Amino acid sequence: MGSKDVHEISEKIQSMEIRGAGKIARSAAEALRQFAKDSDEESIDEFLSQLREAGGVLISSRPSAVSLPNSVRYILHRVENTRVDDVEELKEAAIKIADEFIKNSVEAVEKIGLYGAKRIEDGDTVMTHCNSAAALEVIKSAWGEGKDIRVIASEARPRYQGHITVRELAAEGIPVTLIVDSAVRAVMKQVDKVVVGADSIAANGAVINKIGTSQIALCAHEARVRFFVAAETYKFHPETSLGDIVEIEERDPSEVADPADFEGVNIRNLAFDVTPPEYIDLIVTEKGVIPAQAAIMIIKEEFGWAVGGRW
Ligand code: RUB
Repeated sequence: MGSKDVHEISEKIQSMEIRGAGKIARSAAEALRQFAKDSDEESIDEFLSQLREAGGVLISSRPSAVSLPNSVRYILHRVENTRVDDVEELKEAAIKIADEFIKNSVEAVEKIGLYGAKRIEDGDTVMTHCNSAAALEVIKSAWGEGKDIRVIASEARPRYQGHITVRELAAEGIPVTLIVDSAVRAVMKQVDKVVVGADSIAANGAVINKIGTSQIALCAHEARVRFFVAAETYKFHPETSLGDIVEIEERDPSEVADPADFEGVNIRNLAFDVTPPEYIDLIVTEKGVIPAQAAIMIIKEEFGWAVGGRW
């Protein structure tokens, strides 16, 4: 049944078997697609109510990547506004809409790669953090254009997504060096550009990304190294324009260390941090390259309908 898939995908997002803001968004769309496909609801109202409920389950999986609620609301909004007489037609429409989101998302990452690569020069050393498909697309695209680049990637403790990154780049033949997170400042003088991804981008241009990103931005700022963010427009957070704050996920302490070995010690596992817009040179989206301060424009253009009437 479709709802089983929804719960399964939700659990995989929670456990991070499915991770990375773009992949999370596409998986949520896949779950809703499957839900519509398997649905045996016989009335439009019942189908819509079940679809909304499935969307709610998915949204509650992880809090910091706005790509997740944005993908669910992309689908729900369009399905709710599709005029049909028959529930089966509505299910078909839901499947098409989910497919459309997934296709757009894949194409967005490709475009970001092309636009972002223009800012990477032959001979550059590029630093990245965590494992962002959008950021890596910029790097791979620059390499694909024949630019002789090298990459420095940090580990991204405690889940070591940096390991995925270095393996992915090495598999493409791109020269890549792995460093511990705390070595970022020590090597920053050898870096020409930093490229990272985003889980959410607030209306003021602040970027929420893997814990450690803001320290890298601070070091880059100090060393006058340019700092780029690669992010699809569904990573922009509409409610921040209404004053909402992005919730920073705090995961289980056991990912950091076994609490049994540290009696009397409080272990915290903050998964994301906030990089202020003044440390960001530009954000590369599929709609073009913008300064962080223009985030509100993207939110108005892309999500005006989502917060419609509330501005
Ligand atoms: C992943 C992370 C990535 C962004 C962007 O965190 O912070 O930089 O999600 O990734 P986690 P992408 O591993 O905790 O999900 O560009 O692939 O969407």
